[in-house]
Amino acid sequence: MADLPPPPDIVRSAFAELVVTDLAEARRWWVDLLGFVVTAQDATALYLRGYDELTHHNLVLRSGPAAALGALAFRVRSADDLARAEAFYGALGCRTERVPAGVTRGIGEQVRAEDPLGFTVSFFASAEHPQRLQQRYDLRRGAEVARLDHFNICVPDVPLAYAHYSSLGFGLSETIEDGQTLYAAWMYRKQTVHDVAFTGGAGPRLHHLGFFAHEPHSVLRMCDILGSTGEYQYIERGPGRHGVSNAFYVYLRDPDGHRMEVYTSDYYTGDPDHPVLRWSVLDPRRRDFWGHAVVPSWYSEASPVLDLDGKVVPTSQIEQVAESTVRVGADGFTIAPGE
Ligand code: 4SX
Ligand code: FE2
Repeated sequence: MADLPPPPDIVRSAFAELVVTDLAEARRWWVDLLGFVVTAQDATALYLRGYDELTHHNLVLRSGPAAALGALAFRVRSADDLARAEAFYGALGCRTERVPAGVTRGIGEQVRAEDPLGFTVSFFASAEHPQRLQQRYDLRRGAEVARLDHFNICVPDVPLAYAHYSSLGFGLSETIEDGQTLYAAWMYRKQTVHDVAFTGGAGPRLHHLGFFAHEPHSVLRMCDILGSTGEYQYIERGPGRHGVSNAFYVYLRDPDGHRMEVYTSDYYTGDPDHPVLRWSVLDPRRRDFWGHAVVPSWYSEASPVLDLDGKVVPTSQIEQVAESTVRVGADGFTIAPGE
């Protein structure tokens, strides 16, 4: 990878496009229950944002025949970075395409690429600014989501994903590893724990979209709301405290099975000498600081991804030791006494 041209200057993970099979049901779940703000809607798509987001959207829900991830979109610093993205992915032998301004509502011209990991990624420099709702406390509902924070993707080869995002200029904040295997890694461009993280598993698949909320209360309230409506089956994991990132979290599944996380309380990573935090795969606190077991579905289930033509990308099986098969202590979940 030594001869690659300079990568685009990525500012942050900005929005994702999900294909949903029933737009009305998706609106009920994402808007009525979770409280996302509707920036725009047409017959086939819904454009949503959190209350702090100052650009057009964090999430596009598009209706289609089967649930899938359409694209992961990153904001870049300037229009020149679009050409850089094109040259960068072109040099990797990846297919790219220019998408004219406005094709995705509220967004300027995009460069889209089928990346070496099999995901469709999008880069854009300009976006419309809708009404600022940060202090419209009167409007807040549901989980009071503030903004998109990160993409978590399933990849069969975590070191390969790490190398690819390193070449794009991402910094490493935390890992889960042992002497032989890198099981998971968290990487950032903005000054938080991550914009993208890798979960070892069949891939390419979308593991989850992570959304930031300001208060632990929002995480708990979302669980109470889903209890009240009898839709507790959508609560998949948590609430709990992550070891990695220190976030207070809950994972929910939408009616199409897309996984999302509402969390609060991660930390600043912007110093140039920011130290990497490496967790042993044998530490039961790594994924839940209280040592609670991770439910099996969280490791095994994820959303398929689409290529530039909208076709499902075939997945490859995991190529490394699966974290979910690593057993810690006698009962498989807790660390052995004295360790
Ligand atoms: O499960 S982990 O504690 O490793 C974790 C998962 C930490 C931060 C996240 O955003 C996440 O999704
Ligand atoms: Fe996450």
